[in-house]
Amino acid sequence: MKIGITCYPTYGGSGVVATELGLALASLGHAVHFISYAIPHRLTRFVENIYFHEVETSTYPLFEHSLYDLSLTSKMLEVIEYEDLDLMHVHYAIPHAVSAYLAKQVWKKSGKNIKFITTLHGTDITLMGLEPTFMPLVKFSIEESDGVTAVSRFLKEKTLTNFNLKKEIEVIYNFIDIDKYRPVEEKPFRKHVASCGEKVLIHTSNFRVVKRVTDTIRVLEKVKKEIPTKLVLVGDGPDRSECERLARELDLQKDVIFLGKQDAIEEILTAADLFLMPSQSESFGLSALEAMACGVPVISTSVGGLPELVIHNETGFIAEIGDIDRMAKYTIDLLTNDKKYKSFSKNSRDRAVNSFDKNLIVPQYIKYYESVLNS
Ligand code: GMT
Repeated sequence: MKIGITCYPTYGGSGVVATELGLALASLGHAVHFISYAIPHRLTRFVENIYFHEVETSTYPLFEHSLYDLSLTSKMLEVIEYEDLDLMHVHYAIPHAVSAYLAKQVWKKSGKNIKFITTLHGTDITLMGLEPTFMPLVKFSIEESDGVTAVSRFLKEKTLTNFNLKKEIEVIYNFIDIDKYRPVEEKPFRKHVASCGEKVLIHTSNFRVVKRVTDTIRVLEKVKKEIPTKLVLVGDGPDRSECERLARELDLQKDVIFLGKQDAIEEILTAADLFLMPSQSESFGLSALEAMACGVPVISTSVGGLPELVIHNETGFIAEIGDIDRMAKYTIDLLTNDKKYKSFSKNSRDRAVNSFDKNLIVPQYIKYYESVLNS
């Protein structure tokens, strides 16, 4: 198959999923054409069967704002025609699904057809898509997609109810490379952040408000009263300064280690004891899955698709949004009970392997592509 993939190329989970899917498809012999404004950050080297088509935006002085959606549509059309694509797969509804719809209509004028699949990831449905200005367009682009997938059952249900839709939506969970993300005996990174006898909590995100990163620092404050512990925060974004301020205010500046954006996240994850995900909205929680695959149990909130990933009292614990006391209690419980910790760690790894392995999920996408193409 020749597949065009459009995604946000930056650090977000939707771009990671799209890129890993493209890489997996390419390794199976499919030609994968990424169409975006920058090369996805995980495509750092030449890979056979992967091609990148950069969307250039026009800078004509009359256009006060960039016409990205139209430039993307034009680039899609160019790639559909000259690379003879069989299918387009867009990740995140706005504006990608709208651009794909437009490209499809223009292509139709020349008597040809191209189908497109939209994968819904999260805030395209739960936040941005609900803005009154976007809502009709998001609904329309979902209705007009030849196939729609959602990364959790939660997101499927939210899409159907939020937009009052009757559309068939296929749930295809996010996936993980279980060979790259795996538990290891040697943990060289650990000595950089914690001394012997200290425990390590970790959180990775883009530090947006929905991630409630400050809650991780408040959890640390409580845990530290019982157990010597460090908190490693990986990533960057709007809430980073507020987190640094809170760490100083609570006199935890030496115990909270800000690493900024990191590429080899698996090495850092394997050095941690517990992963904290206190989000107020999360359609799936890819970074929690990365931790679980490394054998790191997760303490999360009960929002969105998280309960489809984290099994309470088995692979970690689930608490209500903002319930710092409970999250701290769960953390202390796991960090002070070695037998329980080991079984949670094993359960986390097993869950990643048995339910979210790349080799289980990528074939589901291929099967879905085939069914859409044949429908
Ligand atoms: O929807 C977003 O906020 C952006 C998106 C991203 O690009 O990071 O995140 C969503 O997609 C991820 C990959 O499918 C999911 O793991 C995240 O849970 C989801 N984020 C939210 O729902 C807040």
